[in-house]
Amino acid sequence: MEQDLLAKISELTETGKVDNKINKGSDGVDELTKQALNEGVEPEKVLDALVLGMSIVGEKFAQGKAFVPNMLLAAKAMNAGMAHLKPFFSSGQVKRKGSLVIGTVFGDLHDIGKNLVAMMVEGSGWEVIDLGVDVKPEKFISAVEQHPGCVVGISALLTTTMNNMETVVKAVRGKYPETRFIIGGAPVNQDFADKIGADAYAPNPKGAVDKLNWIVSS
Ligand code: B1M
Repeated sequence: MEQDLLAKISELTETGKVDNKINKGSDGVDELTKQALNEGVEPEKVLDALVLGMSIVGEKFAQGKAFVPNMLLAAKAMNAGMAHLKPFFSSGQVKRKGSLVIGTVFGDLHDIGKNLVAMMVEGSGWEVIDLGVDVKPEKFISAVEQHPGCVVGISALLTTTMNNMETVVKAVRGKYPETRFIIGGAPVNQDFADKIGADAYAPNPKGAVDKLNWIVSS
């Protein structure tokens, strides 16, 4: 019974069925997450079910079998479930895998890809602090100050702004030398990440989750 409920939560997260207002009446992630917690299912298991649904859609997206709207819907469903889990996070009963401070580098206003990465990472059990677009080094530094031990994620979509990533890496490491960085965005690649001293490069949201898990375990 519990297994069925958790499997349903995963499936509905993947398909982006947020609540019972969609598709006339049948329960969505919102109602089923609430039901599971009310029935005493451990919050960690509920979180795992949500994460599983999100990671399946992330994998499909990486393979070109799911698209931006699928990711957005899955993230919306995930958020509906996460809202019921928030009290357990706040009480410390459920632990986050880590914190990611993420932003689009200064000079750059593109945020669709960065938002997808943020959603997927959050949906994988990380705390995400999204600084938005056109983020200057000082803003990254102050976020690192407020979230000690966080990983910093930088996105860039322009060949004219990708070099600003190096400025951010240097500025943040100037104050917090241990800070680890993950970068992504259409014009960058692993060679560029190596060149600017970033710890990881990811081509897509699923890759970002994998690399973040690798960063915290290494
Ligand atoms: Co812009 N734009 N744009 N634009 N825009 C591009 C990027 C461009 C390739 C279009 C083109 O000419 N063919 C071109 C860049 C050329 C270059 O630098 N070589 C370009 C240009 C030139 C410009 C302007 C300069 C145009 C102008 O004003 N003359 C201007 C710059 C403004 C600025 O930033 N200062 C500009 C403006 C805009 C809009 C505001 C109109 C809009 C952005 C809206 C927004 O983001 N809110 C826009 C858009 C939509 C695009 C295109 C069409 C789509 C970008 C996008 O969202 N892709 C783009 C052309 C294209 O890609 N076909 C283009 C979908 C998204 C899901 O993919 O962002 O790559 P992407 O993210 C991926 C991965 O890269 C990765 O995961 C995501 C999901 O798979 N990823 C990460 C991204 N960040 C990551 C971080 C990670 C890990 C992975 O870890 C931290």
